[in-house]
Amino acid sequence: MTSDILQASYESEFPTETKSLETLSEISLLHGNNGNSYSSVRTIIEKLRQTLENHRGERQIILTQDFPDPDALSSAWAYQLIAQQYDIESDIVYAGTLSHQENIALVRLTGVPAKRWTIQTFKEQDLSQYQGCVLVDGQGTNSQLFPLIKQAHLPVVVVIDHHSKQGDLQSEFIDIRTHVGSTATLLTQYIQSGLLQFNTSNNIHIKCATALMHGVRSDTNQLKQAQEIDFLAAAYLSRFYDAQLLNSVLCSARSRRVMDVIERALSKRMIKNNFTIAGVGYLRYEDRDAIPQAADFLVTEENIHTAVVYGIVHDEDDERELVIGSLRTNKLTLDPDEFIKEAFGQDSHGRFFGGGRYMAGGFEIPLGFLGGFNEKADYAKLKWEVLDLQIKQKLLRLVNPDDDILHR
Ligand SMILES: [Mn+2]
Repeated sequence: MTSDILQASYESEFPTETKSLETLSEISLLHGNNGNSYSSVRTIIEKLRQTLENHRGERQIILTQDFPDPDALSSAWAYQLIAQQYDIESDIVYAGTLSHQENIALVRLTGVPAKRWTIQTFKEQDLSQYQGCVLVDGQGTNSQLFPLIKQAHLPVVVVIDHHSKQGDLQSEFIDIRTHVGSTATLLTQYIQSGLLQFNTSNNIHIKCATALMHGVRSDTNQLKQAQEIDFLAAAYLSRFYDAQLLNSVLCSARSRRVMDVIERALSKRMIKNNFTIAGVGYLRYEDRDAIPQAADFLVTEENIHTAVVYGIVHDEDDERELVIGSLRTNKLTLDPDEFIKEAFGQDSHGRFFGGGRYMAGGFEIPLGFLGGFNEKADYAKLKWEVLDLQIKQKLLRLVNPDDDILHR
């Protein structure tokens, strides 16, 4: 595959885009670099090229969040193809499941080579074959596997992300740009800058471009919240992507269970100061993507600018229970990252329970001692009621500071 792509790159009908690189660096300078010290896109590309060169011939793990979305999946794939140019082989790995129907359709229709490794699978791997780890569309905080990677002393070599900085991170190459709508935008910029020559006669390139287009669109609310740099990326991808294939991915229908969660969110929602908050109770692990979908839906109601939906998810593989929540907002002055960090604070290790990016955020609160299945329905109901009230209390403190729901 490597030689195929290398050859394709020399035959590409599109010459290297040196001119547009100037434009791109201007845009980057215009908005500033929020997470790294590089002064221009040219510097970023050069640094990445160097990093890849330094690791020529190695094997890497590309780690995405436990529940990878189109942005993460397409970015991981694009990185994998870029790295192959430097004889770096890699495995795209996630620990959770693909639960959103669009993600399942994306993987099935484009063939993103992502692998599911549970904690158990991870422990069975021969890690000595890997020399480095790559984080895309995240900084390790939303992956169960990341602590194990650190334990194994596998160095983080590359971080590419558009979420706010989630704490200290050591890596040879870091490109974190929070003003960018999607990580797929950054990967597209690398490709456009010449790190990989997309070729319309290469089927894998067409599929990867389609996946990237989906990544850019889905993280920018179908380009409605896209920045100039995201539009430029989409414009570039439009030369290579397969519009029909993307349409098939987008046409995937919602499952019955997702519809049920949306119904629950609708009936349970509580509206306060243009916020809508809904606790949906217990949820199967594989249905957890119903939560962001319910939040996407609730935020469309008139006079609502922000929706928060959460529920308890039971993970049978690891016998743990956690509260999972999603925030969606149209309010430009509300920073989801700040809001979630402020609402829920940190755990005993100083780790935040969640964070966010432009217009969206999420949180995960492990139930620890309170976790675990109980046969008595009364007990389960009581546990949910306590957690529901606790979460509402923390959210309402920010939404409406005068309202104390515990003392009503
Ligand atoms: Mn993203």
